Order: sequence, then C-alpha cells, then structure tokens
Amino acid sequence: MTEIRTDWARDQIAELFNMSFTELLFQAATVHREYHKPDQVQLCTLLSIKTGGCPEDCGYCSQSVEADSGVKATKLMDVRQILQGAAQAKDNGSQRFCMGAAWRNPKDRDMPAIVEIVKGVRDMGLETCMTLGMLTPKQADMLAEAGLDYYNHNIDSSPEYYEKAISTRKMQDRLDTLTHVRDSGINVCSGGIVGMGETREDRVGFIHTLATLPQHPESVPVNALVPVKGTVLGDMLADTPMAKIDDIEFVRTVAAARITMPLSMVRLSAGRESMSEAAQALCFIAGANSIFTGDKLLTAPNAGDDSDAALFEKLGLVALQGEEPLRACKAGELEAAE
Ligand code: SAM
Ligand code: DTB
Ligand code: SF4
Repeated sequence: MTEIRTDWARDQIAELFNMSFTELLFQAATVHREYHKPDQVQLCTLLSIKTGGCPEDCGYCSQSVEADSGVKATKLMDVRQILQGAAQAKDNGSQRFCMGAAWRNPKDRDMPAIVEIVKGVRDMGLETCMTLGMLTPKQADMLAEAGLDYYNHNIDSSPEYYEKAISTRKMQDRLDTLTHVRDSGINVCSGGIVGMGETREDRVGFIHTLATLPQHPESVPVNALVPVKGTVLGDMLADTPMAKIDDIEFVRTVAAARITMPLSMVRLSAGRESMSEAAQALCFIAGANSIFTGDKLLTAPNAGDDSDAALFEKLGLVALQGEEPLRACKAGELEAAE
C-alpha cells in the first residue's frame, strides 16, 4: 500500500505536476485502486441555505457584497424547506447533503437553528455537511454535538495566491477554522479552486498546503472556477479568454491530489457543467471519486441528474454506497499503511 504521508515537500509535488501526463495518470490510477473502487463515485447534493450579501470579498464569488452578480441576498432558509430539499436529494440517490451559507462566520444567535437543521437532515439518513464560514472552537463543538458529519472550509489556493483573491481574511484564518473542526471530531472537507488566473506554482502550493495538514481532509473538493459576471475574477477571465484553465492542467491537479492524499475522497466539484465528458472521464481516471449532483450548485448551474446518469452509464460508473475508505479505516475495517 502507498504510504500515507503528510511530509510532502513542495518540490515533490512540483515533480508530479511536471511528469508526462500518461505517467502521472498511471500513478494516480494505481494509488486510487489501492484505497478505492475505481468504478464507484460518491454523490453529494448542495443547497444554499443562506444566499448572498456576504461581507467577504472573495474575488470569485457571486455572493460577496462586492460582486455585481445579480444574486439576491436572502435570510436563513426555514428548516422545513431545507428538509424538503434533503428529501429530494435522497430520492435522487445522494449520499451527502451539503448546506452552504454566505457568511463570514455564523453568529452565536444562528447556532440553534443550524443545530436543528443538522439534526433534521441526519434523521433522514443522509450524511450532513455544512459550510458556514469561520468557526470558533465552541461553534465547532456545538456542530459536532449536533451530529454534523463534515464541515467544508476551502483553503482555495496557494498561500501566495490567496492574498490576491481575497483581502478580508488571511489563509491562516482558514487554517485556524480547519483546526477547530478537526479538534471537534467533525470530518474535514477542504479543497479549492483551479483556474482563477493562478500559476502552476500556485496549484503546487495549493496541493502542498492540503497534503501537509496534520491529517489529510477526508474530502477534497477541486473546483474549476465558474466565471460569474460581476465578480472580479469572472470579469477578468472574460477579458482574457486564455486565462481559462486548460482541461489537462485541471486533470493534473486532480491527479496530484489523489497521489498525495490517497485515502481522501477527491471531488470533481464546481465547473463540471462546462467540462466535456472526456475531460470528466480523465478526472475519474486520475482519481476523482465524488461529484455534486443536481441542477444547481449554490448559485451557479450544475451538470444535472440526466446528463450525469448518461455519463455514468457510458463510463460504467456507479454511485458509492456505504462507508468511505478513510472512515472505514478509522473504524479499523481497512488496514492502511500509516
Ligand atoms: N462562505 C463560506 C466559505 O467561504 O467558506 C461557504 C460558502 S463558499 C461559496 C464555499 C466555496 O465555494 C468557496 O470556498 C469556494 O471554494 C467555492 N466557490 C465559490 N464561488 C465559486 C466559483 N465561482 N467557482 C468555483 N468555486 C466557487
Ligand atoms: C466546494 O468546494 N464547492 C461547493 C461547496 N464546496 C460548497 C461550492 C461551489 C460553488 C460554485 C459557485 C456557486 O454555485 O455560486
Ligand atoms: Fe462569502 Fe464564502 Fe462567497 Fe467568500 S466564498 S464571498 S466567504 S460566501
């Protein structure tokens, strides 16, 4: 079994990116098979439970108050409406229900409603994931106590590029929240965005930051920037079409995530809607084994269940049922060479 390491040097990750594409894919596919069934893909569904009006200035996001994207700000959704969305996701075969709020951080007065939502979705037999911005240790503990399975908090890019995309917080703030989540016992979901105009060196730094966390995130979403008109990065990309991420470079990033974090679920996340079937197939070969299903991400469109069903049929992929390898491993059901 490939060793699980958190001592990756940046140069070693750069070497992965620099390999011939065929060799990189072979290595990634080999690691993938050691810990995962390569025909099984996890299905997750997103719901924006509080949209827009966010005080942060993330240059990619339609929900920032700084963006002129036309996204309307809403209040936190009613728990019954959220449970309806969860029921629909479950009917459509989703394993995990991921709820996102456009907050810099939840206020303590929001927590009772959030706890009620976590409990309600969990009682329906779905895995729960929330992404609510920065958390205090106490808030993380409250979510853990409510039974939250995963918390999503992306590091988004390299430490160097982070400052160019966001000015209202620091990468260290993100890392601190990840520590609070980990310490509370909630599983960590953390990844980022490729195609924001960053360099390959930034993509190396992005993977390096994740792969050298004290413990790898259980889930690693790799998003391709959805260029939204009225956002800083969406508009920049519209003006410089060459800046759009090359599919092969995107696949290389997925492969580097798979090789450096063998046990993690690597999610082919936002941006799938504008990817060809062939590019998505390459991502699955490179070790992606999770997707967001349904017609909508948080505010942007997603590929949709019909086109996903057709793609799965064509590629012979099936929905993952049951426990992820990392969690099975923790439970002592799978031996890993840690
Ligand atoms: N406000 C919380 C936060 O920032 O953690 C939660 C919601 S935020 C929308 C969740 C993640 O969505 C971001 O960290 C970013 O990685 C991703 N995201 C946002 N806008 C995106 C876009 N236009 N394209 C791709 N990914 C995007
Ligand atoms: C993640 O890494 N990607 C999801 C989820 N975590 C919260 C969000 C993608 C958002 C795409 C843009 C939008 O829908 O506004
Ligand atoms: Fe706010 Fe999250 Fe969007 Fe940043 S990514 S503007 S924190 S909702």
